[in-house]
Parts: sequence; structure tokens; C-alpha cells
Amino acid sequence: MDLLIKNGTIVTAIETYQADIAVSGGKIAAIGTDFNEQDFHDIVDARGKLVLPGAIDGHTHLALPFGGTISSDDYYAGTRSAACGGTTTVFDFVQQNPGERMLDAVKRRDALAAPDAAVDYSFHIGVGDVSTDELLDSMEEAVEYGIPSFKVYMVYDFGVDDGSFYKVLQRAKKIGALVGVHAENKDVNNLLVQQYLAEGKTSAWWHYMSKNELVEGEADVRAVNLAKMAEAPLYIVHLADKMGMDAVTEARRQGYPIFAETCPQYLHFTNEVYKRDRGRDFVCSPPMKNQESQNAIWDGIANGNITTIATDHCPFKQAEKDWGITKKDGTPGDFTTIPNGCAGVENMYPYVLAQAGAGRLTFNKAVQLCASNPAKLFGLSHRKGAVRVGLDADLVLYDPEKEFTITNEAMHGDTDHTIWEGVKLKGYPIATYSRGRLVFKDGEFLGRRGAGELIKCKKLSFHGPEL
Ligand code: DUC
Ligand code: ZN
Ligand code: ZN
Repeated sequence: MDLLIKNGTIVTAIETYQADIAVSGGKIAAIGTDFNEQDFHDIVDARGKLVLPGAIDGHTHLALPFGGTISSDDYYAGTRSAACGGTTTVFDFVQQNPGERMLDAVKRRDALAAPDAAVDYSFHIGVGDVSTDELLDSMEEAVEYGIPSFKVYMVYDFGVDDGSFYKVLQRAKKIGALVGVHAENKDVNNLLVQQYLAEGKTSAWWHYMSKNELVEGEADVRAVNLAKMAEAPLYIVHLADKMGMDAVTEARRQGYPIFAETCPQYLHFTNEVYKRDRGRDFVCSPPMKNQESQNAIWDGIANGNITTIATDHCPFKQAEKDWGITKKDGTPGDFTTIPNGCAGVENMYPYVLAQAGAGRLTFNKAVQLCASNPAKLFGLSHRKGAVRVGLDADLVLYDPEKEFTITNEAMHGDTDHTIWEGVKLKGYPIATYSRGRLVFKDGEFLGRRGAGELIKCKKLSFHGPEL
């Protein structure tokens, strides 16, 4: 056999126990206590360490064209960074072009990802055009291929109207797909932008104000209502506000299959960051909200109404963030000319686990939110998301005592700054295995470009808020 990880404390979504893990052919071959060490090529002593399933980041934007540039982590840099933060699978978004069949969009994007990805990956399809029956029908072909999740944007020029959103929900329900939604009220957002700019309000604060609690909350409530009307499952991505949290909580209480994702940045930062000198570095959509919203999301984690944590990883270089002051062409910029997004893929698991270490949630709950729930929701629990015999040996060794201060220098992506600079964590991953291969150890990336593979996902296998 290839590898024995011995003496560690295994943490799953539901239990914590001491056992050894035998790895063979990239899979977890056995879990037990009396293995013969001579049977193993490599032996790792994990005494005093936690052994966790690798995290699944259900929301990244690698090499995303946005705002006149492209996000600075390509599939290699983004997955390298993921590995070094204990994330062994990332989901990226493929944006369907007008007139393009869904599966063609996936294949177009996979041609970029496959040669570069250092850990395993899969896709959600951003719906761009369902104006014909043929394009709507093409959803099923993607589902059968192994990409059963779609995302609609209620905001942005490439977003869809409520009718198309509803149509996608209806079809998704029929074919066993999950619809994710980026919920912000597009018309009000656009109107507020025009009003603020006309009043000379150009700083990053006004990005937040134009996408404030109510701008997101109204769209969250509308999305929940559309899903209820269509009797379809719904996944609200990057939920960041109290009104949306309340709507999700109430819908789930009523038994609707409505799920919410939040991101570490909404759990850690509030809208106060937009008052900082470099507030523009924090510009992402949706923006960080007020303390009341942050409290509501933490409550959602405690009471089970947040189902997953993901990152919305979408870094841009500082010079591009500076387009909020002076645009590329040298003319004055404003909050609308700042590319939206921040780095986070390397910070998610360490941040959430450190919160567990600090007693804000349990380690089991952290594993549930970052690994096992995304695996179940997105249809990859046959491969990922747990420490179980037969699953991929995507494993993280975590030292609960290691002190770590996040700096951009210590990160492994391609960007030049991090909104997490200076944040101190107690506890940090010390090793990551991707299908049994060591890809990260003691601060160093040891993986290989192109070693990651596309994970084909199964159709929805849940019916209500059991997650
Ligand atoms: N939000 C971001 O911050 N970046 C990219 C896309 C998005 O919706
Ligand atoms: Zn989004
Ligand atoms: Zn996103």
C-alpha cells in the first residue's frame, strides 16, 4: 500500500475519533488501528494532529474576464493556492455565451482548466442564454455529462430576468439539477450607481451603498419566492445579509429545499472596510454588510440554515483595484471601475477551522460546511467530502496549535495582496494530500500542474433541507 497516516485524530462531519488511515491507488483503502507498517511505502505520524477531508470550495472564479481585465489566478495558480489551504476540489464557473449549448461551454472552459489544475475541479454553468427551447434543452446534456449545477445572476449585464430564472428553475427540477443564484436587485443597483456618481460619490463606500443590505435582501427574498413557485431546489450563493438569511431560514422551516452558501469574508469583515484607505481592495459583489447581517449569518451557521461555506475567490492585482481612482486610460475612476472580487481560496479552511479552534463552531461543523455538505449538494459525495473507505484520499493534516499570520507573501496564488493580510489564526494545515499525493507540506506547494482532474457530479439526490 502507498501510505499510512497513523495516530491522527480523524474529524468527519459527525464524529471525531483516533484511527489510522491506509491509502492505496489514490483512495482511502482502510481505516483502523492495527496495520502492519511493513505493508506501506510511506508512513506519516499524525500524533497531535487532526486528519480532515480536503475542503471543497464550491465557488471560485479562475481566469475570469471581468471589468476590462482577467482575475489574476488562472487554473494553476488558483488550484495551487487551494492545495496550500487544504482545499482539494474547486468549483469554477463557466459562463455560457449567447447561443452556446451548455455542454459546449463546459468543454470550452475545461480545455483551459485540464492542463493547469493542480487539484481536482468541477464546474457550475452560469446561464447566459435560454432564449430558445434548444438552449434550455441543452441543460440536460450537461447534467448527463456530470455537470448538474447552474447559476443565474440577477444582477450584471449578462444576468437573466425573472422569467428566464423561473424557466431555469422549472427545467432544473425536471432534470435533477441545482440552480444557484447571485441575488442582487439589478435595477435598483444601477439606479443608485447613477445617483451616487451624479452626486460625486465615487469611493468604495458607495459600492457598498449601491449594493446595500436591502438591495441584496430584496433579491434574496424574490429568489426564494421564485423557487417556491417553481417548487424547485435553490442555492443562494455568497449570502451576506440578514433579510436573505431570514428568508432562507423561514423557507427551510416550511420544508422547502432552499440552501445558502456564505463566505469567510462576510463572517470576518463588515462594511467598515470600505472606509479604509484601501477600501477598494475589498470591493466584491455582494459587498461586506453591517454587523447585524454578519451576526445573522453566524446565527445561520449555528442553527443549520447556512449549508456551505465557499470563497467566491476572484483576485485582482492592486494596480487594477486602483482603477477606482484612475482608470486604465488615465481618466478619473470611481467605485464602478474597480474589478469586483478578492482572493480567498487559500484562506477558507484555515479561517473556518481556526474559528472552530476558538469555539465559535465545532470542528465537525467546519468539516460539514466546507467539505461534506458541498459534496452532497453538488453530487460528488461518491468521491469527496469525507474520510471514508473507498473515497478519494483527499486529506488534510491540521495542527491545532500552529500559529499563523496571513500575509500575501505566505500565500501561493498569483496576486499581489490579500484582504486577509495580518489576520492571525491559531491552527493551520501542515499537509494536504490530493488523491493520496502530497501536494502541500509545511508551507510549500509540492503538487503538479495538470494533476487535477475534472470530477463528474451526480444529479441532485436530496429533497428537502436535510442538509
Ligand atoms: N462577484 C465578484 O466579486 N467577483 C466576480 C463575480 C461576482 O459575482
Ligand atoms: Zn456571484
Ligand atoms: Zn462569484
